[in-house]
Amino acid sequence: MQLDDLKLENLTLAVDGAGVATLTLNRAAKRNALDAATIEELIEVFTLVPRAGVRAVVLAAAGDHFCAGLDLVEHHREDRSPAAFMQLCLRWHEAFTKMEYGGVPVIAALRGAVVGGGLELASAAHIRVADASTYFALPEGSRGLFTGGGATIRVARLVGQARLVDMMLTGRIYKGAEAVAVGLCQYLVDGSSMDKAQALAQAIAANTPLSNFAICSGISHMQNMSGLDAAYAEAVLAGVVNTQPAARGRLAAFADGTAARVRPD
Ligand code: 1HE
Repeated sequence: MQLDDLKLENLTLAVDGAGVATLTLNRAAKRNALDAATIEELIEVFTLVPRAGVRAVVLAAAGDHFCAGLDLVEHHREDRSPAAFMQLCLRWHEAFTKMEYGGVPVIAALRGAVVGGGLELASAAHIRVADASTYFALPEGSRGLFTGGGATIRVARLVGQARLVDMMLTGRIYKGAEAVAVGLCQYLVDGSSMDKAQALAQAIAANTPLSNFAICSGISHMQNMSGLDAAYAEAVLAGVVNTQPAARGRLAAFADGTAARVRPD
């Protein structure tokens, strides 16, 4: 199965000549709410992405809002049992784990609502870019719900437990410079988050794939380990990455003085 063979209805996927894939949530009429079918499509895409020669993914959304979270209408209509909703949450985890641990950088181009499960999706990306319209919230508390797509792990990692609890209890909304300051996004742009995300993706795609793999898979795994084991895993990864043939030319260019130096503008 290749990426081209996927029959996607709620997502669109396009890969450019540099290997940058643009994956777009495509249910703008429903504010890109995540129904069960969309989660299955995310699993299909992120199962194939690491082996498809994709060098970076821009995760974007059609319309004015990135994602309104769990499809509340479907959830209401399905009248799910506890076991059925647990199984659904495990599919969300399958999708987001493949994103975070797949080893291919994912850059989220955010705008409008990044809410509930939409924030859980965004937090599985490696870089989040916001624009002036972007806002982040977890309205679960007021809806009689609880997060089920990894917020307790990934959003807690971004903002800390106290802010996560406050967001869920009060529905507090973060945007603008404050959202950057608390760690919900790494970039805030005056113009288009899509343009910035694409520019970042092009630059990242020029790194060696093995370095990107280590950064976008190894670091996540290391957060789950003891410090002792993480240091060991880091040494093993560095052994593989830092001796890769694909880096020899870059090291030679530094040694002969032709490589770019690391200096501020
Ligand atoms: C939806 C959803 C949805 C919109 N599920 N259909 N998430 C929330 O609590 C956020 C719910 N959504 C909103 O607060 C608003 O829709 C927005 C602020 C994001 C956008 O407002 P607006 O005025 O542009 O759109 P709208 O009129 O509210 O909605 C347009 C349509 O999208 C409408 O459908 P229509 O058929 O009546 O046209 C809405 O029903 C539909 N829509 N959001 C289903 N979320 C794994 S657990 C995770 C738990 C959570 O994610 S809780 C957070 C849920």
